[in-house]
Amino acid sequence: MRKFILSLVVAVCLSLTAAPYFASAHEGGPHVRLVHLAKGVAEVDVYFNHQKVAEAAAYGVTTPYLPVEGYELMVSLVPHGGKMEEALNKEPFTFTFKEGDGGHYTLVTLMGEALEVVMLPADGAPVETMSHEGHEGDMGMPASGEASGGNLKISGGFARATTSGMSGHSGMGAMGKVSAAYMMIMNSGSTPDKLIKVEGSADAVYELHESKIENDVAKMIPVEGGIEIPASGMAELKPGGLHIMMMELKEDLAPGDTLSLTLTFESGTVITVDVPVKQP
Ligand SMILES: [Cu+2]
Repeated sequence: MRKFILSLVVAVCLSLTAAPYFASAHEGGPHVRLVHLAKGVAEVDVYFNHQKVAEAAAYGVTTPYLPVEGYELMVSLVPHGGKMEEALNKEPFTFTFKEGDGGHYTLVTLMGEALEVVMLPADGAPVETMSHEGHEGDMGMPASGEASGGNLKISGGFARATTSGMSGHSGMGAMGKVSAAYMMIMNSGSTPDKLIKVEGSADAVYELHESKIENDVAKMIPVEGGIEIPASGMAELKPGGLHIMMMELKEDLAPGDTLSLTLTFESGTVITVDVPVKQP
């Protein structure tokens, strides 16, 4: 027995020396979500390292962040209900992470000449998962937070309930009631676009902002020239980052309300999206 314990200790020590992050690989390893933006490709089942991790992902759907076992990720996309051998990609799309990487990444599937999967840089802290479902089951039809137009698709849109505040907006003085709206904007086109203007159904001043930390102070600053939506990529408006700011709101936004936002892009595309209002 003692011998057994001793060899166990040695084995653990060896594995710690060989791979210092081994112990935390599962919990602390990379997390990856996938956005299905391959136009013309029907619902797919998503396989990570030969394991099915998501089912029936339709165009425009974003999966939750999924943990990656180890530091190599092979992605296969299979027509929904099909077998792994029937994958749309003959060779798995393979991504290698640095050992110890605990980042959160977004993969985007695209349809160019052929099916492609590209990985965007690490996203930073994960935010609320923005998937197709994910609505609280309250009465009535909650706003979907989704809409599309031209090459652009919006999903996961929501607004915060109003707070009366001025914090974080140094130098701007009192702003009355404020709120912010967030969403994911995906561009399946081959040219970049830019969100340049937002108007909404609530009477307020609408601005495009970005939250930044400067000298340990959280600040929100207006985004000059609009928010870029890269070609075959996306912009994520999320708490702590880019957002649509509403100031001097003349009415309250309460959880359960719907706010209608009209987004104008540089390309001329105009999209109106109804977003649910959630607890701040
Ligand atoms: Cu702001």
